[in-house]
Amino acid sequence: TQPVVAIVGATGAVGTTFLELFEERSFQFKELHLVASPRSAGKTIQFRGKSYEIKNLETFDFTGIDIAFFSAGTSISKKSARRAAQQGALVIDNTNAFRMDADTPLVVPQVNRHQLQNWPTSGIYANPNCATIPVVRALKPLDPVFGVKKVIISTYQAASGQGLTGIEELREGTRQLIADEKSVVKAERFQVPLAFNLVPNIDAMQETGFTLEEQKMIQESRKIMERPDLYVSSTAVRVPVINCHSEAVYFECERPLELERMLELLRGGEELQVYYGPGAENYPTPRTVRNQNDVHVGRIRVDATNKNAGWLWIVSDNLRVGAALNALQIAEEVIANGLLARKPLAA
Ligand code: A2P
Ligand code: 11C
Repeated sequence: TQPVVAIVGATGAVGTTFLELFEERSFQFKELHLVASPRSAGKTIQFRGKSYEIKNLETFDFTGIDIAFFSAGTSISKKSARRAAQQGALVIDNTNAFRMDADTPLVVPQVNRHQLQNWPTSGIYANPNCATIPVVRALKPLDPVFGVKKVIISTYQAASGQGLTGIEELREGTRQLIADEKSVVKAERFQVPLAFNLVPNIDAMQETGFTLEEQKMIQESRKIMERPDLYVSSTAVRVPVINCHSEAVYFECERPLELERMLELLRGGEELQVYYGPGAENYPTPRTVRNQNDVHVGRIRVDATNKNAGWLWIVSDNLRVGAALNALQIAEEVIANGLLARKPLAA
């Protein structure tokens, strides 16, 4: 039987990506409920030839919903996702609200799909941060052979990580500065204007000197890879790109790396695209991978001085691979596993 599905945050950057992916992947549902803030309630969205009225989250009842995708931000999930789970929905949450909770599995199907066999204690599956998912997916085929022990990530993150308003702020700032280089550009979604700039501060600065975005990558990759001892560190930078996050990843292993073996393992990886060659075919870029579903890996190389270390350049569509697609793949596997028929009585 097909599930009854709700998308919370349906009008946003990730919410609308869900609808694109439902179409592309022929995702079947019995009913679809589109939910957002009171500002959007009553408006309509057209999907598969049908008009859907947007419902107000505050008054939306999740009773009878099988799967609820939440992509409206951490504070909204903190406020409403547990209520949805208590009303019986299996929640797949795209925010930072529950990722590190012991009762909530943090899942990237290509890395730890074994977590999708049993109903989560909290009733919630957490979807990792969009900068974490591509890294753990690229390391997945390399780890069993080389024994990854240290990972250092530098990110180049697109404006779409801040949603539709982030994209608009970058577009508007860019237009303004092209017209007049001295104009004063608004910075609401980013700490300083992003247009023609780089901003090494994503999410809140912590007392440790790391940002929350950097902290998320560190904690989440350890949890997903089930390696609490893994050394991970990161610098997260916002770049003036509309969509698709890029990451330069340095990793050290127990055993020496060989380029040919790295290429072979990555080519055999699940939903990974490998780039290798003398020219521009050696690397993906944000503009070449937008609207694509795989994790794209290039600049694959063994470190010049440390033979146990390697480098990767990873690019992926953060709204898809880093958010909506990962959540939808969790749902697809849960449905295929027959988990919805095994909903605990209390849920
Ligand atoms: P709305 O369009 O009604 O504001 P983005 O990540 O692109 O900024 O999108 C954020 C999403 O989260 C939108 O769908 C937005 O709906 C939704 N949202 C924001 N605040 C709330 C809220 N208080 N309750 C429910 N949904 C919300
Ligand atoms: C960004 N990674 O690029 C963030 C967006 O914890 O899910 C997603 C934040 C999160 O701004």
